[in-house]
Amino acid sequence: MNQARGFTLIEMAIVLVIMTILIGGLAMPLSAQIQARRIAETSRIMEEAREAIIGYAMTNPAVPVNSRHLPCPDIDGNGTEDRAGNACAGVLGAIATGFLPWVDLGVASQDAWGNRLRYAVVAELAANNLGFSIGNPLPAQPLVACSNNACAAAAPDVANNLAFVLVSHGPNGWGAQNINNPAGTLLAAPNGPDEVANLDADRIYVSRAPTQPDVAAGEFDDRLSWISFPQLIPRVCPTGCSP
Ligand SMILES: [Ca+2]
Ligand SMILES: [Ca+2]
Ligand SMILES: [Ca+2]
Repeated sequence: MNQARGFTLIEMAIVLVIMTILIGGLAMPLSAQIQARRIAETSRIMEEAREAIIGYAMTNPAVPVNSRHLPCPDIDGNGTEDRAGNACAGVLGAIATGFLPWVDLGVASQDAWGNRLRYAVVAELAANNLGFSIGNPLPAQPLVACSNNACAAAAPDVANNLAFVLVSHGPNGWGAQNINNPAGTLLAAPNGPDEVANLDADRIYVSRAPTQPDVAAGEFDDRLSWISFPQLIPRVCPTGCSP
């Protein structure tokens, strides 16, 4: 007598349920996959922008012999750097802030969420009558990166002595400018003080892990890139910035 038998419907159903749970647990939701791809794409865009800024400095001498200068920010939103004479336009204090001059640098005009990259630079390093060379002391008032907005510029806990900082406003885009809103206007304002710190014109920028709106420090999803002055010099002047 043949004892073999097939699966019952109940057994089949149990197997299907188990498989569904296993597959569901393994597969990342589509929205999360898209977000991860955009984050990776933005990291690539920011890395290319960072390298393009260094390349600009290598080919743009400043007035002092054997010195170079960094690009100024784009202020009016057309992608070209804006100057007032030798200095960057609209500088208040030690830092020039605006947007990445993507036209001058020949790089992407926006991050993976369609927003401009913000760009801050130590003003004296971008002034084409000052600039920097291999013998330069550290800038007296550099940009700094902190893990929260309350840190002191003199004691940053993430990175110090930064020559420039690039900011992507991340998935929420709060505080960003894009092709649809004219220069001077922003998408919705940030609701957390750490994202606000990446909008103002002072020396302190915040770089930390993302958080949701329900945490005390507020929503944060900005992404930053930078180079320190000590890292910049050997990249721009590997042989001493000779003509
Ligand atoms: Ca411009
Ligand atoms: Ca953001
Ligand atoms: Ca700030």
